[in-house]
Amino acid sequence: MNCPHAEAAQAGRNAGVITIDPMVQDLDGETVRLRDAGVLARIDLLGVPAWTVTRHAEARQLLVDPRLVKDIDAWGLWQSGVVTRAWPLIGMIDAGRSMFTVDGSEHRRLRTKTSQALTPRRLEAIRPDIEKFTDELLDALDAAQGEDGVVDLKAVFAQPLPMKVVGMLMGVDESQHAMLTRQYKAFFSMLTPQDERLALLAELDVFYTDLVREKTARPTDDLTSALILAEEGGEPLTEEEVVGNLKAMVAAGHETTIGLVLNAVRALLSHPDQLRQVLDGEIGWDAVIEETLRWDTPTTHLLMRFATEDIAVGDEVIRKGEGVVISYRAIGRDFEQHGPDADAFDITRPTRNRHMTFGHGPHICPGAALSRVEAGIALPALFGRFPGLRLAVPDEEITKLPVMTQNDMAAFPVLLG
Ligand code: STR
Repeated sequence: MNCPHAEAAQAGRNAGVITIDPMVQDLDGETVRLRDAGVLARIDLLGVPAWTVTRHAEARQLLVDPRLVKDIDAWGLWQSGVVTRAWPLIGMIDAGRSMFTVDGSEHRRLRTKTSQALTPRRLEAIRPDIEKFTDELLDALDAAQGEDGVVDLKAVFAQPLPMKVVGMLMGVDESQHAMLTRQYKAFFSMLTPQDERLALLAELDVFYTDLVREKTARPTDDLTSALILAEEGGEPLTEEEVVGNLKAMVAAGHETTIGLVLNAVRALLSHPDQLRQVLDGEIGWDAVIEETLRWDTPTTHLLMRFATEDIAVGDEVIRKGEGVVISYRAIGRDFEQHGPDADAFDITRPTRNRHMTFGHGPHICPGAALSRVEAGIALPALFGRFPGLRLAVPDEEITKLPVMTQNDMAAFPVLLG
């Protein structure tokens, strides 16, 4: 049988710990090494050991397993003081009380209003705003071309668009967008010294707390105001909980959609036959979006869940107190889920919608529909306006940012054609 996993699993049994490269110098190679290491791989995250799940089926099971929780106090290495706030990835886990860090019925309480505000039906109402932002940014792109015609599609288009959208939804004023972009860039970058990262997280806490207080005094029609107001007969969220949700929404809403849009553009430009099919209307943009989500996931690794009991997975046992990462990029390349050509970008692939890039179970991405709407507006508008769009440098020269958990490029220089 044509099953590349057989060999890989054999090799994986003896494989040691895979060190996740903070500089992200070879993301494709690392993704393959993780997949080939087996269902569960032992990884090293800047000196901290963890498990990672690398396969679709097992991740799907673990993501609904109530024995895995997001509460950092369930982590043995945190309890024993081996992991502290000095660890550069701590901000990805110890992010304050919010829907991102809580499970069970408390999680439902924290999450309901957000998921209700982001249903496909509710999102139809903001489609015209997203279209307007997109048109304005396409004008900005045109205007930003250098003398050589080169312009950075990331800085001028893919980055500001999701920030404008999440800013509008949450009620964050435009005047703050540049500050937030700068702070999140430093937060995610492994080149930022840890004391600076902790300082900027503290500054962001002050910023968001002030915003929540202002919205408490003068509610408007944004989601932050909705989160503050109690449900009929329900228990209102505390200030800390609203701040936590707001932080999670802005961080997630801003960072991940940049990757979706840029990775889709990059995949199409390096597969011109497929770009042609889309521009000729033979196949829809939704196919491009889903295949990009599968093949080049915006989130490389999601940190982290903790075992409250021993959990057997295949031949391995995750011990109580151990940390589990979900390696979405490897999961998107799972041969069993997507076939032996899982490493190929193919918008006609029959399984393109059967990826798990937004997660699964109670914590499944509440912004999934929003990101699809954003990419579904941005991509056709971009290629519609600039059908001759092309990379200004060879594809190999596009570098990833030194960000361990997100699949993010430093810049994306293009010629508009
Ligand atoms: C960043 C720091 C912060 O203040 C709050 C959060 C909570 C949500 C996290 C976010 C983090 C980092 C990026 C995440 C996001 C949820 C979805 C997003 C992990 C830790 C993804 O990459 C999927």
